[in-house]
Amino acid sequence: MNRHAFKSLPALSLATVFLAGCSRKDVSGIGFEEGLSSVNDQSLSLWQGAWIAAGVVGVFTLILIMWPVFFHRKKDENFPKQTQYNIPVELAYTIIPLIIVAVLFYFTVQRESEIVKVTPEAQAAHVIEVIGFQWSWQFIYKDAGDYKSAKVTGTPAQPPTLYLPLGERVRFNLNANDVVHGFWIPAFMIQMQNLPGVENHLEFSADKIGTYPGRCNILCGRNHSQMLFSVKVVTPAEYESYIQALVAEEKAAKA
Ligand SMILES: [Cu+2]
Repeated sequence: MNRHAFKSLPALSLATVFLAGCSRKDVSGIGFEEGLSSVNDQSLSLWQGAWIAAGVVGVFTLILIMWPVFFHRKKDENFPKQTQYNIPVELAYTIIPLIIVAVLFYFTVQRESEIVKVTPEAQAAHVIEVIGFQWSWQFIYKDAGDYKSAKVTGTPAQPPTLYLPLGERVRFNLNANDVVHGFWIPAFMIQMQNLPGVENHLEFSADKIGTYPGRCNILCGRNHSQMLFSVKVVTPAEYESYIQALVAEEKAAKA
């Protein structure tokens, strides 16, 4: 193999590392919209950077494969010169992947530690309990004023809607009462498991008015595919009146 090729190795791996830090405005969302939730603000650039890094590594690998295919074809019956125990090459292909993985790891840990921060329940502005069960969801709005809670329970035939106040952080307590389910709102780049017997916590704000699909992303049984729900992001005032309507409905049902 010719020596010039190896001189470009460190340059390419450095390009990968720097491109991974590109501003998220420079590239498309590759399937995700910017600014939909506080999690998108953290995850989107990580997602884009990982794709760019993967793209650069992919193209470089393809070149490394195609190069011998086209330029080092069998020319005669002589056994070609062998290059095993080439220390610079071995160092390069050990160190460069290590650097790439370390950079991806660093940014992942940094963003993840931001994403998983939650406010203690007593201080949280809004608390919603999300219970996964075979095969739908129950949402309990714990900020339902003087009334204990406002519950919405879905069925596979009638998937429930989760209301969220625009721009306000909501703490979610995730539970399951039978098997493991996965609370997933793809557009918001969030997913967390609902585990029986263990409460998981998540907190984020939804930052754009609209309706978004949600689903269970852990295979949880026969009707797993019907564990759908909608997320409706409304103004804080509309959210408040929705909760009050739920409370009134519950009170009327109990009376
Ligand atoms: Cu499920």
